[in-house]
Amino acid sequence: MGQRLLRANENLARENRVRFAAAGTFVVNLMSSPGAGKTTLLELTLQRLRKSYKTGVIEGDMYTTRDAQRIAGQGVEVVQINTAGVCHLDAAMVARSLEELREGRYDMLFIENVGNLVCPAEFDLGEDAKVALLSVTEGGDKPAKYPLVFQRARVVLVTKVDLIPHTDFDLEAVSKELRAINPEANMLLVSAKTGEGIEEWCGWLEGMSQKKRAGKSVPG
Ligand SMILES: Nc1nc2c(ncn2[C@@H]2O[C@H](COP(=O)(O)OP(=O)(O)O)[C@@H](O)[C@H]2O)c(=O)[nH]1
Ligand SMILES: [Mg+2]
Repeated sequence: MGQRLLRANENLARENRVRFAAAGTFVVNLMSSPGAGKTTLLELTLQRLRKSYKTGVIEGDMYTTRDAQRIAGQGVEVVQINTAGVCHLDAAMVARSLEELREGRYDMLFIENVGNLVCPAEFDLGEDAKVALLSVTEGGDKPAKYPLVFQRARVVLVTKVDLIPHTDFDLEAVSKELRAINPEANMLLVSAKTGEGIEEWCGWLEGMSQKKRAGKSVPG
């Protein structure tokens, strides 16, 4: 990755971060392989939180507006970014989307990154927390193969845990590997099908959002 490109991105990310701090918006950057369950988790999260918190969503995908349509179906404000072949979002794309969001101030802003375990991890968007999803169906070897995204994550969500009995996913072994890669990360087991872990996940978001609103720093 070009160092100049990354430096320019860092400057723009810093500007986004200043803007989010001024608005008291807690910003989450969701990253995973395609299909790990980001949009489904977002739908459930918004169902629980949108009545008590002002929520907005930036949807990143290479093509189509399908995820944005799913989110808009919930009555939540959403902007779609199509990267047209680029495998990640960058801080400039997020800055442009902020202009399109009608509501100036959110308690929580969710950014669904392009489904990819490699490039998104390299680009700071100005978020407070990167959240990595690992679904039990994609194989427990992914954190060791693609460590950066898991190293940079504040929270690792092991998703689709309802499917564990149908897979060879070894939760204990994967947890051990994740802890070795990122001892600081908060690991949660979630299922959008059974609701397992959703309360804990939403509780974490609420706590972080309240801290941010109180002007406390929540470094990502
Ligand atoms: N069994 C099960 N399926 C899930 C769960 N979460 C998502 N899925 C399914 O996984 C597929 C991909 O989900 P999606 O949210 O679109 O993934 P994304 O590409 O990361 O946004 C969809 O068919 C979902 O219904 C879960 O917790 N359990
Ligand atoms: Mg999606």
